[in-house]
Amino acid sequence: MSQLQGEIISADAPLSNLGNYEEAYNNFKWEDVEKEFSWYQTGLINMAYEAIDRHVDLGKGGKIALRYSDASRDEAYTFQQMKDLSNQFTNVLRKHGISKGDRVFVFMPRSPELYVSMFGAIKAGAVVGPLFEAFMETAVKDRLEDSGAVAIVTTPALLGRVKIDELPLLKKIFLVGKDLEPIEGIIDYHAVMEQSSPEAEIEWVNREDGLILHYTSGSTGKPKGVYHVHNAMIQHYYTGKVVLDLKEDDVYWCTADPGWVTGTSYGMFAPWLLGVTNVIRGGRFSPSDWYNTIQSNKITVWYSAPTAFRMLMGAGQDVVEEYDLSSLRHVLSVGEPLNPEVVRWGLKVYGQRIHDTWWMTETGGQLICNYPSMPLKPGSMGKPVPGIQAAIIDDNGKVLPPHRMGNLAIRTPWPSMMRLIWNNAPKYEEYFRIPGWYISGDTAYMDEDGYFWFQGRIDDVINSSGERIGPFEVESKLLEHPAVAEAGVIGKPDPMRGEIIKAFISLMDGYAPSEELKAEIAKFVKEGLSAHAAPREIEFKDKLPKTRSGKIMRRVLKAWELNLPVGDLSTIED
Ligand code: 6R9
Repeated sequence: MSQLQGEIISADAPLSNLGNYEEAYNNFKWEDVEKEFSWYQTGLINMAYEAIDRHVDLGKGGKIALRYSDASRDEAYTFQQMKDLSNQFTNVLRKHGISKGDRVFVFMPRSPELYVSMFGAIKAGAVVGPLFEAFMETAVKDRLEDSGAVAIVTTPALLGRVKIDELPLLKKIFLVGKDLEPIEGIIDYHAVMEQSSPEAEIEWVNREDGLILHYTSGSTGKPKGVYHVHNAMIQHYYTGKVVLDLKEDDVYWCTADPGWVTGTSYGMFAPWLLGVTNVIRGGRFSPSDWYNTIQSNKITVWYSAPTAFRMLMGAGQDVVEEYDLSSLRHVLSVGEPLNPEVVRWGLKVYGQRIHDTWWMTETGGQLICNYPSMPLKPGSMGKPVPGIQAAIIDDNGKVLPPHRMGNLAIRTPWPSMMRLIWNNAPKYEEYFRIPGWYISGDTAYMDEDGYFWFQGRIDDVINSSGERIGPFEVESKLLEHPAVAEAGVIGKPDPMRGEIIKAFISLMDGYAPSEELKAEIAKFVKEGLSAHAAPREIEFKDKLPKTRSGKIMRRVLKAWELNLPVGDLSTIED
């Protein structure tokens, strides 16, 4: 049992997969990890084979791979069933002309069909693009258009948000639903699956061939397509082993949706590469439902996010005591800074250390983490994963000594590093502007023991409940509203969500500020883009601060909001 000693919580699991951190770090070689894949012997590479079929070939076909439940379904699928079903979908895609390199999107709530479709597409050599079900038509269209998607798997409820007529490249629409009426040009998923054989040839690929395209937000421009390749499986597997600490008999639950990179790298790839039973719970967050999920599935390893932990903390200890959470042995967090207060609470109430992990869509996998075998400092993101060299560097690439704040940077390359920003080479190059380093956009410092401490973002990217929101995308949507003349969007600190979206708006002539108008504008963004992109606060201003080139100065808006000095205004318009 770990205990709190000052601000260090002692290690609680010396027998974890990683073992002694320093020893593991110093003796690490990626090649040793590569040897654990079947392709190291066979030369035949495909992520889906390693995650699903391989376990069948090793005699574990009868083991439960997926336990799925939501308000209306409760189902379990073995590795054999996942193999057969994904093969069926591979055959369906091939029959419809989809082949290696094609972009196939999935736009639907969590369901077994979502995971089957993704693995089916990967087996066909396609690049999968997962989309949050919360996206509205503009968000969906931007991503399908940019990626040149040729196929999408979606549901009747979401189909209306796919602007088929405006997407000439989108040729195949697979609809997942019960008792569908035939619709012209739309393929009934279940009907074609029924006719499809569970035997399929996997498309063997190269390590550097495309696997997944995750759209994520930056501070300027539309969302960027972050492109990952099959080689990423090396990082997913290794971190699944030493960070998630997964073992044969674990029952694992990652609460993230596959629309977010955590929901793919660690919601499907890592657990299945390790052949572990993966629990997926659909539906919305509620403390009692979540605790019940842990209790009824006897979850042993649980990966979630600070906002969720803060909400669970807000729900109080009484709810916790109604459930038996004694199956838990390892708890992890990602997405935002994990408050020391939450870590202390987890220790007190769950009897568990919550292990923070740091990484990004672009990094494809965990890079800086806390491990069961390492003392934990509440508030710190931990230390680099073996095989990863992290440092704090200044804008010229000079490595800074401990306790100096600067750019959090990673030595290139590592197995799951993004390989492209789709259609946007200049954006990609920005991350690597200092030779030999990947610049994360986060600021941090390292302490004398080599622990990293998150400080903030360099750009204006907003992190609300762990979701990255680009201010530009929200501003663009706001400008489409007839009343809006100018809009500037910032993240405003919030105790529960980390940040909330606040919009400063100047109105067109003829419109008067009112609470009704605020509500209408917020609704406009919610319905056009997505609920999580809608501003929770709106403030009307006669004029917004702009540079002479016409860019809204978000840092000035932020300074106004926080009552801070506005800093250098030499580029302001007037
Ligand atoms: C996996 C994921 C990445 C950004 C990242 C940082 C923030 C992630 C964090 C964290 C503090 C942590 N972030 N983990 N901040 N502590 N442990 O979250 O990917 O959605 O691309 O977000 O999230 O700012 O740069 P993504």
